Amino acid sequence: MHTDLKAFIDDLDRRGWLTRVTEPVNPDLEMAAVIDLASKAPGGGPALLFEQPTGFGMPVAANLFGSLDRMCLALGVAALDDLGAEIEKLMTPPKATGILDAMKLLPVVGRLSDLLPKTVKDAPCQEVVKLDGSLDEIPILRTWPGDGGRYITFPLVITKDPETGMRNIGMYRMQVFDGRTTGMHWQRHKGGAQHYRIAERMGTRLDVAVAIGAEPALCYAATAPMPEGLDELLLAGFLARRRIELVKARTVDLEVPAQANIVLEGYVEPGERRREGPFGDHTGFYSLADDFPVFHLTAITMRKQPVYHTTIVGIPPMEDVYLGKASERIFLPLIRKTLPEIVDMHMPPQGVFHNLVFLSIDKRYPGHARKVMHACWGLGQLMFSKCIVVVDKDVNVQDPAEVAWVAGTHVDPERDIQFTRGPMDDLENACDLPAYGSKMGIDATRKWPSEGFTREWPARVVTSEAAGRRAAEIWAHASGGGPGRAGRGTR
Ligand SMILES: Cc1cc2nc3c(=O)[nH]c(=O)nc-3n(C[C@H](O)[C@H](O)[C@H](O)COP(=O)(O)O)c2cc1C
Ligand SMILES: [Mn+2]
Repeated sequence: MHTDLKAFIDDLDRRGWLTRVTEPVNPDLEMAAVIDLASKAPGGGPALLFEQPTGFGMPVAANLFGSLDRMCLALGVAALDDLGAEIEKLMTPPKATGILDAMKLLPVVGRLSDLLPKTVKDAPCQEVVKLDGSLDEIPILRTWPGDGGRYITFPLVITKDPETGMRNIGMYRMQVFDGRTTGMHWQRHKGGAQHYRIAERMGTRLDVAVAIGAEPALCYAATAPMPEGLDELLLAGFLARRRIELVKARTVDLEVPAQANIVLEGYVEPGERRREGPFGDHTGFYSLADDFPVFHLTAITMRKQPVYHTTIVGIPPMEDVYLGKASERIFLPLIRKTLPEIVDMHMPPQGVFHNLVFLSIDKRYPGHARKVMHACWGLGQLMFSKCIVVVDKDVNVQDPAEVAWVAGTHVDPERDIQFTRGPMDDLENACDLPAYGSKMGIDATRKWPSEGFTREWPARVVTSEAAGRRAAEIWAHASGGGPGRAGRGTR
C-alpha cells in the first residue's frame, strides 16, 4: 500500500498511468480545461502531473483517482467489491458456540484497534512551518469562467466536536478570499457543519485543520458517507491496512495527517459568514452564491517539495464518479446490514450521485419496494436520493439500459410512483426552497396479486436452453469467431 501520495504518483508513473505535462500551464482556467479533457477520455483518462504551473514552483497533481483501475490501486484491491467482501466478513463474526470458538473471535476485535490512528513526532507535513504563510504561494485553480474565484477542491477538513472531542474529516471546497482567508463550504447536513453548529451554540471559535495531498486511502475516506460520529481515520486505517500517522498541529488543538503534502491550520469564528460562490459544480451547472463560514489561516506547514493535489468537478463524468463508485461498493454491505433485502445498488454517473439510484431487491411481501425506498430516504446521505428505481433481484442494476427497459415495461405510473418530501442535497437546484424538496420512488418490481395486480404477469422472452446452446455453436461457425454473445435474457 502507498504510505504517501508521492509513492502513489510514482506507482502510477511506473505503470504508465500518469501523464506528465511539462509545458507551462496556467492554474487560471487552462489547467482545469486540460483536466476536463483527460476526464472525458474513455474510462476516465490518465492521472495528470503539471510540472510547471505558470507563476508557481509547486507541481499540481490531478485526476489521480479518475479511473476504476486507479481507484482500486489507491485502495489496494483488484476490484472494489473485494473491499465490500472484507467489510462483510468483518461485520459477520462466525457463530460462537463454545468458549474455544468465542476466543477465535478475539482477532476480529483486535483488528479494529489495529486501525486506530497513531501519533508521531516527526512528520513530513511539517518539514516547513510558515506562521505567516500565504495561500498565494499555492497554485490553486480557478476551474470555470463563472466561478467566484480560486477554490481548494481536494481539502481534507478536520474538526472536532467541541463537546465530545469526536473527530470528523470531510471534503468541503474552500474559496480563496485572500492569502489568509477562505470560505468553508461545509453544507448543513455534513459533519463539519454539525461541529460548527455546536461551537456557535457555545459561542466558541472552532479550530480547523486542512490536509492537502494525504495518502490515497485518507483522500478517499474524506469523501466517504461515514455515519456521524464515526472517525474517517478508522475507515482510512482499514483501507490502508495500517494505522494512519498523525502529528500535533502547530497552532491549533488538532492532530493532522503526518504524510500530507500541505496542511492549513486555522479556525472559523462563530457568527461569521461571507458570500461564497458561484461554483461550477458536480451537477454540471453553477451552484448559486450563498453565505458560508470563513476560514482564517494561522499557519501553513508543508513538505520541502510539496505537490499540490487538486480535482475538478463539472459535467459528468469526472474524477468524482470513481470516488462515488468506491462509496457505492464499500457501503453496500453496511446498508445491507439494515436492509438485507437489497441485492445490488447503482448510481449512474449521469445522475450525479443522488439524482438517480437503482436498487434491486429480493421482494418478499406486498409493498416491499416502497419500504426500501422509505428506508433509503432515512439512511445517512442516501436521504438525498431524488429518484429511486426499485427492481427485482433478477435485474442487473449496473446496466442502466436494462433498468430502463424493465422499468418501462413494469410500471403503471399512477400506481407505482411514490412521491415524498424531505431534505435535499445543498447542490439541488430544481426544488423551490434550498435543501428541501420532493423525491420520487418508482416501484419497477413485478406486481403481485397481494398488491392488487390480478392479471397474469408476462415472462421474459428467452429461447430454450437447448436452442440457445446450439445457436451459440452455429453462430461461432458462421461468424468465424468464438462463442456468440449471449443475448439479453439468457443469463
Ligand atoms: C470533489 C468533491 C467535492 C466536494 N465538495 C463538497 C463541498 O464543498 N461541501 C460539502 O458539504 N460536501 C462536499 N463534498 C461531499 C462530501 O465530501 C461528502 O458528503 C462527505 O461524505 C462528507 O463527509 P461528512 O459526512 O464527514 O461531512 C464533496 C465531495 C467531493 C468528492
Ligand atoms: Mn463524517
